Parts: sequence; C-alpha cells; structure tokens
Amino acid sequence: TTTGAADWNEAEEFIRLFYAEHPDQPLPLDMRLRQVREHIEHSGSYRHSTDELTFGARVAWRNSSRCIGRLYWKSLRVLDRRTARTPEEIHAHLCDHLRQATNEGRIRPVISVFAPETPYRRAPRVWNSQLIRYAGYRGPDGSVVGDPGHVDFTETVRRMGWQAPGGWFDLLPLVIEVPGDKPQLFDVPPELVMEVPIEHPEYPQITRMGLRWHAVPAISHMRLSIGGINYPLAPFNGWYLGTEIGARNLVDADRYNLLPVIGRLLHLDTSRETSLWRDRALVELNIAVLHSFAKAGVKISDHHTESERFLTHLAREEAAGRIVPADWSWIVPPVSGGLTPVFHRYYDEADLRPNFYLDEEAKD
Ligand code: HEM
Ligand code: NRG
Repeated sequence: TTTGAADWNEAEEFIRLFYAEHPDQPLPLDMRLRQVREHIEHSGSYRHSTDELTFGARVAWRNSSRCIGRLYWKSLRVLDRRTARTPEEIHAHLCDHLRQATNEGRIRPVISVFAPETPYRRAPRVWNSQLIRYAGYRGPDGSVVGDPGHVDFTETVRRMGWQAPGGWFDLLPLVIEVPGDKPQLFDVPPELVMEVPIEHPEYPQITRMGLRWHAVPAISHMRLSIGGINYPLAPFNGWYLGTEIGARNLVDADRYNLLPVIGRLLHLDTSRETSLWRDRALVELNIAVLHSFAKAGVKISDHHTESERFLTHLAREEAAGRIVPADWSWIVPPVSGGLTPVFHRYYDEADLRPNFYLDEEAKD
C-alpha cells in the first residue's frame, strides 16, 4: 500500500475473475495476464481498462460485508476520473458526482474513481469522511452545537482558515490534497446539496425542532482495492436507510443525542426506563425521517424493505454460485432488529476482493 506497488497474485486473481464473469473479451485471458505481469515487472504497477475498473468497483460493493444495500450492485454508475490531477479539477468532478448522484431526489448509486497509488506518483486524497457532513463546535462549557461526531474535523478546517458559521447544520468544506502540494479547502456549492427538513406527520413539536439531514450519503475516506491496485480517493454513494439518520446520526449519545429532548417534547415519562420512553421517541423520530424524505421526493429505504431486498440479493447471488459475505452486526438494523428477516440467520464472513477498506490515516 505504501510503496504503491501492485501485488501480482492479487492482479492475476482479479483478471481471472473479470474474464470468468465477462468471457467475451477481444484480448484472450493469457495475453492480458502476460501484459499485466510485464507491466508490474517493469513499472511496479499496471493500468485497469475502463471495463475492468467498472467491474472492479461493482464487485467491491458486492463484497462489502457491512452493506445491506447490495441488491443493485450491477447498476453502480462508475465515473473514471483517473486523469484528474489538480485540486480544482478534482473539486469539479466531486461536484459533478453530487449532481449525478442526487438526480433531483431520485438518488443514483455512483462512484468516482480517481488516480491510484503507483510507485511513481502518490494518489490524491480527500480528508473528509463524506462529501457532505455537518460541522460541530464545542463550547467552553463542553456542550456542542452541530454534529459532535465532527468536532475534531471542524477544528482542523478552522485552523486551515475556514470561516465557521456556528450553526447546527453547517456544511463542512472539502479538504483536497494532491501529491507534492499542501491540502486545499473548497466549499461544496450549497445548490448541489439537497437537504430535507424533518417533519413529523402528527407531532408539530418534532417538526418545530428545525432538524434537517442531507439527501446523499457519499463516503469519501475508504480505499478501493482492485486487483492489487489501491485507489485511496474513490467516493461512492447510494441512498439512505432511514435508521442511519433516525436511529444513529440524530440519536447516538456522541452524535446529536436527541432522544432526551424528544422524550420531553412528547411528554413521555422520562423518569424511569421501564416506560420505554426512549423506544417510543426513537420510533417517532424514524417515522418523521421516512415521512419527510418521501414528502420531499428524496429516495430513502425503510429497514423492513431493505432487509427483504437483502435476502433477495442473497438468493440471487447463491443461485449464481457465489457466497455473500456479510457482517451480522452491521447488516441487522439498529431498531426492531428481530422484526426484520436479516436477524434470524447467520452469514459467511469471508474477506473477498475487490473491496473497500478504511485506513488508519483517514482523518475523521
Ligand atoms: C455500509 C446501506 C449503497 C458500500 C452500509 C450501511 C448501510 C448501507 C445501512 C451500514 C452503515 C452504518 O451502519 O453506518 C446502503 C443502501 C445503499 C447502499 C441503502 C443504497 C443503494 C452502497 C454503495 C456502496 C456501498 C453504492 C459502494 C459502492 C458500503 C460499504 C459499507 C456500507 C463499504 C461499510 C461502511 C463502513 O465500513 O463504514 N450501507 N448502501 N453501499 N455500504 Fe452500503
Ligand atoms: N451511516 C452513514 C453512512 C454509511 C453508509 N450508508 C449508505 N451508503 N447508505 C451515515 O451518513 O449515516 N451508501 O453508499 O448509500
């Protein structure tokens, strides 16, 4: 990973997989293998064809054992951005990614693949964990305004010169770093960031809280690994599962931590756990999230539907003769786990490549 050299065994395994699933190639398998081997011998690396890159990115999604959303892996839109060099070019491509992904609310799964690590040139990177994230500000008394999950990142970009508005849902700037240059800040154009105001269909108290969330989760800190080649900058997105927002981002004690507030607004008995006030507040918040996205015309899934789809995916993949690696603790939704069919079984835990990896050096 650090030398940027491609491993021949991984390369061979990937090229064989590509040919196994795409047998009608103009170039015979043994010739492509020899080409790849010679390139690795001479330069330490090789270049994926556009078809190999597209297939590799789709299979990386197919192999993501923490992802419940894999039914549509074949339709991932792959944008080949390997020639982009300057921060300005990269920023323009990231903006284009958000435009294509958002699609006025009819969210499309998209990945943009930027230049890989090679022995001759380091790859570009983005420091942000997602293209769209909200800032968090810790005050002198220790309380936080905004997303407590992003306090450190916010502090970093402030030191780099970002002017913080100081609100609850401020869009963080992108930090883009290309080899040999210092990292640069770019705003994400607000007109490219679709957001949904959170309303509850029956409880105006929840609507009046003024909550919102962005439409597109676009993960930007995972390394895409295909056939021994590493692409540290390969941001991807699908659409949200409601519980990611309604049961985690707005709820975790180290995120917006809103259950105590909602419990009080709904006049629940918060004096004892046995009233299950937390659970009642949690369900109402999740209803609000799904209702609001639907009302705004933004694609989102509920955990019952997405769990069903995942079982369909399992059946389809098994019919194609493939195992579906899955991580139970990530696949089972954080609310009503036992109500969903994904709870009531175990999964294969294989680590298959291509895949996405989280590196230690990722900043946030
Ligand atoms: C994780 C849903 C698309 C790759 C997850 C998680 C959910 C999810 C609920 C768990 C997240 C968490 O608990 O924080 C979906 C849905 C999609 C979708 C509904 C709609 C199409 C995609 C796409 C890719 C992808 C397009 C890549 C091309 C991943 C990976 C993880 C993940 C790598 C693990 C992230 C980590 O380790 O932090 N997905 N996903 N997903 N998904 Fe998906
Ligand atoms: N929980 C995170 C996002 C993680 C990935 N989830 C997806 N991915 N839906 C959050 O922002 O809440 N995706 O590519 O659609």
